[in-house]
Parts: sequence; structure tokens; C-alpha cells
Amino acid sequence: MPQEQSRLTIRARITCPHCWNEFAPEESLWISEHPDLIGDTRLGPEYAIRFLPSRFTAEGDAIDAEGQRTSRLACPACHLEVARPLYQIAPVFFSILGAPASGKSYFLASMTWRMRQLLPTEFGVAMTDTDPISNARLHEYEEQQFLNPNPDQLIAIAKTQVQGDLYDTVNMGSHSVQYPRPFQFNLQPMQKHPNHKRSSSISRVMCLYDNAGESFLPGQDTASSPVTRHLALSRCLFFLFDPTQDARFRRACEGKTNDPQMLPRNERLARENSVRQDTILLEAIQRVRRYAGLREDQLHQRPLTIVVTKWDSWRELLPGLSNEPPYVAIPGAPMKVLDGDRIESVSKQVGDMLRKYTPEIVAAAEGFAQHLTFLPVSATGLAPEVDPATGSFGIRPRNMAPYWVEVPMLSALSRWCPGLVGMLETKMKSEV
Ligand SMILES: Nc1nc2c(ncn2[C@@H]2O[C@H](COP(=O)(O)OP(=O)(O)OP(=O)(O)O)[C@@H](O)[C@H]2O)c(=O)[nH]1
Ligand SMILES: [Mg+2]
Ligand SMILES: [Zn+2]
Repeated sequence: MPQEQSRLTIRARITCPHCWNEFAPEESLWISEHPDLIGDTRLGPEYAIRFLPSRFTAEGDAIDAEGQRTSRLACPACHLEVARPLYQIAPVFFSILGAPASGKSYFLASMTWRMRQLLPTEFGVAMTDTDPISNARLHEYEEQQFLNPNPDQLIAIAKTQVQGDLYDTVNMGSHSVQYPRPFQFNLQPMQKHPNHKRSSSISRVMCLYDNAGESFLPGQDTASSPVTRHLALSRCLFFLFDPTQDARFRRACEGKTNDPQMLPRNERLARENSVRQDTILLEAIQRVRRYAGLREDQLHQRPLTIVVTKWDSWRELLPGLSNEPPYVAIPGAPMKVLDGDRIESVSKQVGDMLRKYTPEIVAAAEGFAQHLTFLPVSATGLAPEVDPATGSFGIRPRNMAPYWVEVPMLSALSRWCPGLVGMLETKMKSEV
């Protein structure tokens, strides 16, 4: 019996992945199962009623007002469903931020797709959907890009909207609040993993969000739409910097790429239509400090990764940089590990490149983060084409060949969630 209990340890505090409220497990509401128990005060007429139970089955499930047993739980503040694994496994939040069209949605889709393949085969870590319903949008992206039955047809991920079906609306009485839907994954060491026995302490529920770039602009995160509050909980921030949106990078790449996004733009129009990417980073820094209750002069102690997107479009600026995956096998060990020296050296070269063309981005990052990494990614592997039917950019699924897209997340996991993914570092830190 004690053994059984230790396997099923319930965490003392749960963090809601929707509204980020922290609560004790016994404060949880349960979700009615009986089909007549419809119409929740906070979520609306089509949602099952949430309730505090007074009757339980012998197995510990709650019994709803119509006598039906239920095992689904919800947050006492927002009433949205909190998946069971969050009651037993520690969550880790990562924030992905960047200007509109910087490549956040493509990055997320290609990254989760690659991680689903690589983690179990190369690193001995199982990656499963914590809640398949809330991950549905990501599944759509992944299927469209990588499992499309019409691989030669031009497809595109739609621009992320600031409201709509990626959000849940909660009626808080006097006002309603819109929360972004989290993407949640269980990461657990498999049987073959050397830390399998420590599974209960090193496993994580990884929570990610896909925001619209506009939500990172000053004034766009409000009490009724607190869509970027995950920044405060984030273990590591990923700022997506898009060189194609910077006139200095576009000039440097002239004649060196066929990506239509790198073509010279009418500079006046470009200035009016695009946002300065350092504004987005500085605003995010402000928000982290504000939400975490830090003063301006207090250093933020969490790490920052500058992810330089669309690597395929600016490769010629660093022609010596190989896009071979940075994973190494260790003789006699069952799992691969990250090649820490190579990642460090790539980070240095990419950081130097940014310092040359966009010093303000590096300055903003250095003024904020304690641990700073610069990593290049290509979510597609090649430039998009203009779709003659719509005039917008598209990709043919057959051509999708992402590289390094999962490296920022694997590096962050290895550094900030020790025990899941290993990293080999031979250089002394002082040499770097
Ligand atoms: N060349 C190249 N283009 C890319 C890559 N990833 C994304 N793109 C292009 O960048 C554009 C924007 O990508 P999205 O992922 O939709 O950008 P986003 O940051 O989600 O934008 P919002 O949803 O508006 O905030 C698309 O037209 C893609 O074709 C890449 O790896 N290489
Ligand atoms: Mg998007
Ligand atoms: Zn909640």
C-alpha cells in the first residue's frame, strides 16, 4: 500500500495551465458527466457543469448531481479542464514570443513534430499529448505540413489571430476574460533511459502557447485578455528574431538568397507596416518584470534564447555553419546527448552576427538575461513560394525539411529540466 501511494503522489500545489492560478488539489472542481448537467456559470451553456463533490466512488472518482461518476477535473478559478498528469507531474512553462510573421507557428509545429520523433528514438524520452483536445490545433498544423495526402499542394499555416478558437472565454461575473489554449506534453524517461527509476521526479508536463505577434505589442495584454501572462512563469523565454523583417539583414542578403521575404521592400511602407523587433523584446522584458513583481533595476534570473528563424534564407551570411544535427552518441551509453560545445560555438557565431547587424537586439537581451543563447532554426528548410491563387506564401509538404528547429527546446530542457536530455560539454566554461 505505501508503495502504491508513493507512485501516485499528488502535488501539493497545482498551476492551472489556462489562467496560471495556483490552487490546492482539494480545491479542484469536477466536471459533470451526465448529459443533462450542461450550462456552466463561467464557461457558458454548452459546457458541462463544474462542481465541488460531496460523494465519491471507492476508486476516488467524484459522483455528479445525477449520480454519474466523473474523473475529469477543472480549475476553481477559470473552470477550464486541468488534465490529470498536472496533478502528479511538475509543469514546465516555456514562452515563445516574436513579431507578427516572425515564424512562431511554423516553429512550434515543426519543433513538436521533430521532438515527437527524436525524443523517443535518440534520447529515450516519451513525448505524449497531456490533453489531445487542447493540442488539436498543433496536430492540425503537424498533419498539414508532414502527413499531408497531397504533398505537392501549396499549404500555409494561417496567421495566428488575437481572438477566436485558439482562446477560451471565461465569464468572471462582471467581465469576461480570454485565455490562450495551452499546448501540453508529458515528457517521461522510457524504460531504456538511465534515469527511468527517477521518473517521478524528472518527468515534466511541458506547457507552450502560440500567441499572435500583435499580443506582444505594448498595450496589447490586458486584464480582459491576459494572453501573455505565461511569461511570468516561463522557465526560459524564446524570442524569435526574423532577419527577413530587418532592412539591414535584407541588404546583407541581397543576391544571396531566393527567399521572396528577403526581397528589398519599399522602406517607407515596410516601416509603417512592420514593428521593430527590439520593441517586442523590450516589451516582453517589461512584462516579465511586471508580472513577476521585479523592479526595473533587478536582474531577471531566467534564461533567454534568441531563436534566429528562417535560417535557410540567410545561410550565406554564415557559410561555414553546418546544419547537421548537434547530437552525439557516447560509446557504451544507450542514449544520444546534445553536443554542448557545438551548440556553444554556433551560439557565439550567431550572436556575433546579430551584434554586427542588429546590435540593439543583443543589447536588450544582454541587459535582461542571465543566461543567453543564440540559435538558428529553419522550420521549413526552404523559402516559401507565392501562391498564385491567394497571393500569399505557401510551402509544398513534400519539400518540408526542417533543421535545428528542435535544438533550442532540447537545449533548454537539458539545462533547465535536468535528467531528461543529456548534454556533453568538454570545454571549461571559462574558455567560452
Ligand atoms: N524561409 C523560411 N520562411 C519561413 C520559415 N518559417 C516560417 N516562414 C514563413 O514566415 C511566415 C510567417 O510564419 P508564421 O509561423 O505564420 O509566423 P507567426 O510568428 O506565427 O506570425 P503571427 O501568427 O502573425 O504572429 C510564413 O509565410 C512562412 O512561410 C522558415 O523556416 N524559413
Ligand atoms: Mg502564428
Ligand atoms: Zn484556471
